[in-house]
Amino acid sequence: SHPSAPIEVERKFVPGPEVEDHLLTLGAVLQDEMKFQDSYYDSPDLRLTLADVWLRKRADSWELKHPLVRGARGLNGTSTQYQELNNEAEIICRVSEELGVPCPHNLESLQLEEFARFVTTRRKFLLPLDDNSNHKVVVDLDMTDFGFAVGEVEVLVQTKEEVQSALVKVDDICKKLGVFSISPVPGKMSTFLKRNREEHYRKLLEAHVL
Ligand code: V4E
Repeated sequence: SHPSAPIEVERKFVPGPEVEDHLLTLGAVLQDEMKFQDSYYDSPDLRLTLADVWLRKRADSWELKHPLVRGARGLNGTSTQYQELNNEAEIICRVSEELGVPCPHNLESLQLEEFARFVTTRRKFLLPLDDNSNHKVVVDLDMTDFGFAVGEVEVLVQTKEEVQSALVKVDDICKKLGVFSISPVPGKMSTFLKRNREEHYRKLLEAHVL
């Protein structure tokens, strides 16, 4: 995969009533408040998501998240690690590779189908850099239009060598925020599919994707 595509190391949490106070205590600043719609796409046989490959359109831009190693899973214990692609040409090639077809000039010719669409309202906090690690930590507090709230602590790194220290940092921040859970916390997609697409949800559970 792409050598310079960023790797997102992330841990989700259930946002309790205290979390914003804890964020401010840690010196976090509200960087942005935004609202966006995500539309997710897959082939009719669900080949992308069954391989843990996530193609979406967010605010008119295509984005792809896929595991670092082909055939592996992004969920690792309670955290996730995905490579992110934002370049449309690279996304088209990665998607067609997964589908086993030649790389076309546009995504439309792959005849993908939308399987999920929802709107998220997000409050994005930026934590101050500390002396020990140089990781820039972002905390998102999300609320969806289907009434589901989730938080995410995330660090973007450029190389696989940095993943381990990013994981330690993400865990450390979750502990300091009082949101460290020993089991993985369901995200927006998992909750959306469970409520709206039972069959798809079941297949992803069986494939150990969710
Ligand atoms: C990777 C993934 C999906 C795509 C959405 O990614 P995610 O980081 O979960 O959500 P979002 O929209 O907040 O992304 P951001 O704005 O930070 O780019 S949907 C499902 N997955 C896989 C997955 C998984 N198996 N387990 C967990 C805990 N999360 C995600």
